[in-house]
Amino acid sequence: MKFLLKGLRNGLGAIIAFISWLIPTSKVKRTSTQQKKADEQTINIELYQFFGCPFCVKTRRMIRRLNLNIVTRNAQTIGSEFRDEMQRETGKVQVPCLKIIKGDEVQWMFESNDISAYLNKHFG
Ligand SMILES: N[C@@H](CCC(=O)N[C@@H](CS)C(=O)NCC(=O)O)C(=O)O
Repeated sequence: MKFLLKGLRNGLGAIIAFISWLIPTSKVKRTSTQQKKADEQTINIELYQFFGCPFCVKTRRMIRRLNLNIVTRNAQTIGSEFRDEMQRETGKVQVPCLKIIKGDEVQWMFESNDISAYLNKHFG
């Protein structure tokens, strides 16, 4: 039963991700200098996510709209490097989660609304 529900959730998630991919987004436009600056800032940001999670789809759309080059990390597979890292460093697995590296410090930001607000504030 648990296996069936998981399959259903993943299937539904894949459909949501596909529909989101089909719907165009109007991207923020930047000059090449501005884009270079944004790229330099986002080099220290990574999105830990599941492909079919609706909150992750929403966050990826926001990243696409803001025209940001943010690396995504698959935290779905049990026993995978990024899932294990998140569990070890934050004590839980919850996606989407933004990993923000500031020098020696690492900030883990949960909640899609908080992530959207943060990205909008810095790159909107
Ligand atoms: N309120 C959270 C909800 C996030 C959430 O429920 N994420 C689910 C995936 S859709 C999750 O991390 N589940 C943990 C797991 O399945 O291991 C948000 O908006 O980001």
